[in-house]
Amino acid sequence: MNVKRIVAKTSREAMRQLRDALGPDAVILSNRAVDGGVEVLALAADDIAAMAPPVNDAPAPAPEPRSPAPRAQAPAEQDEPAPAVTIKRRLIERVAVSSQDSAQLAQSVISEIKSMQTCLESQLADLVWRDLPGRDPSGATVMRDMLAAGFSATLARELLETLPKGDAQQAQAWMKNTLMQRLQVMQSETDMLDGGGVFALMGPTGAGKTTTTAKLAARFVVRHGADKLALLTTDSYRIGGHEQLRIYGKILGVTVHAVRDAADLRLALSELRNKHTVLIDTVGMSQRDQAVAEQVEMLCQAGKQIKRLLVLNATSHGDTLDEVVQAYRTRGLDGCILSKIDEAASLGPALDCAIRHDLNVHYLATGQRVPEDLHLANRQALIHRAFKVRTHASPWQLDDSELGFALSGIQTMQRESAVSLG
Ligand SMILES: Nc1nc2c(ncn2[C@@H]2O[C@H](COP(=O)(O)OP(=O)(O)OP(=O)(O)O)[C@@H](O)[C@H]2O)c(=O)[nH]1
Ligand SMILES: [Mg+2]
Repeated sequence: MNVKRIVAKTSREAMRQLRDALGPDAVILSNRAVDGGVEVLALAADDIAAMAPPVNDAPAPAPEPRSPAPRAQAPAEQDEPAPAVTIKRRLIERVAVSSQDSAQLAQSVISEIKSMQTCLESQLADLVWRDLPGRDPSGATVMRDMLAAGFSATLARELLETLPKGDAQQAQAWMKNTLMQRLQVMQSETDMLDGGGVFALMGPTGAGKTTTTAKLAARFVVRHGADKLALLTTDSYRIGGHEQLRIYGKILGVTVHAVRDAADLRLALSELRNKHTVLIDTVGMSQRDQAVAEQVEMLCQAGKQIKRLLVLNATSHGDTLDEVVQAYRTRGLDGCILSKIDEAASLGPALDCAIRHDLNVHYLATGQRVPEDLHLANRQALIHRAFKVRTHASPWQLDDSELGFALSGIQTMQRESAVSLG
């Protein structure tokens, strides 16, 4: 690219020289008055064409008529410098985009801005959490202890909001005490077995519903006698579905009835209205099965109030337990029973779930033996066990630097899912 510089006494003379040197289509880049005359910088038309990026296959729409760029022609009878025309203006005219192109351009700019925003927010959240141990050592201790014990980040963050000032030890004591107060448990047998009524045990497959029903039945028989109790099962379509309960019933001397639908259930409950307590063992269903809602409806249409207790397998992951509660609580729940406590490596997820969903823990099932392995829940013992130091290191345990990283990730994920839901 050759920029031609011409200095002449008048602009007319400069134009003449320019036309001779670069031809009539030369483009003036600039002009100005200098000592002794006028200076003009210009380019040949061919050089300008070589500079412009290729235009789309389709010819670009003709630009709006503008005042023509000055050619290397002398303005009529005037010695003033010709108006300057910049390359920029020329290039804009040449690459003028179609409306479709501009929509694509706008879209790509928007997505670029969004990704920069996400990146910035994530880095800020990361900084906040990484900074936590230095900024708030007690808060960091609470957060680390709760996550290590299997409690959710949601509950840990909630507690951090009201954590009083104090050292790490005081914060730990406050946190355990707060969890203990928020965990609702049934205080005595009087609340359920002595009070009487109709109770249904619900929950996912294999959670321990039938075994727990048998344990409860045995406890009841010891306290009130077999004739005041009736057992029902909705497990009528699996081969041998109700056999297990029937065997327990036989051992205890309690009759067992199988019901198939709401009408059956209504009839059975009406016939059993003189019983002090009726325990219903429901067929296990995955929390993802649509039939869960039908089962809940069936219990709600029984013509008599049925207290629904959810059997939560304490060995399940926190997210799974959360899903189970969401699926089964559509018409409310009266409480829960935590099963397989003996097998759970960590009690955090189950306790967290009971606390966040305000589920009153009626019993703990701690083994397969009927009736021995069923106990009332003791809040202090449960929280103590949840935070008991492990004898061996867990491969899931995060160190302090990973903690900040994980928490900032959780925040970003939550925000993204909230945005996508919105
Ligand atoms: N370790 C342990 N095992 C248990 C406990 N409760 C039940 N089990 C065992 O878990 C298995 C399933 O128990 P069930 O009582 O049949 O479970 P369920 O919820 O009735 O199962 P479905 O009717 O198939 O949905 C059996 O082997 C029980 O012995 C418990 O508290 N601890
Ligand atoms: Mg069962």
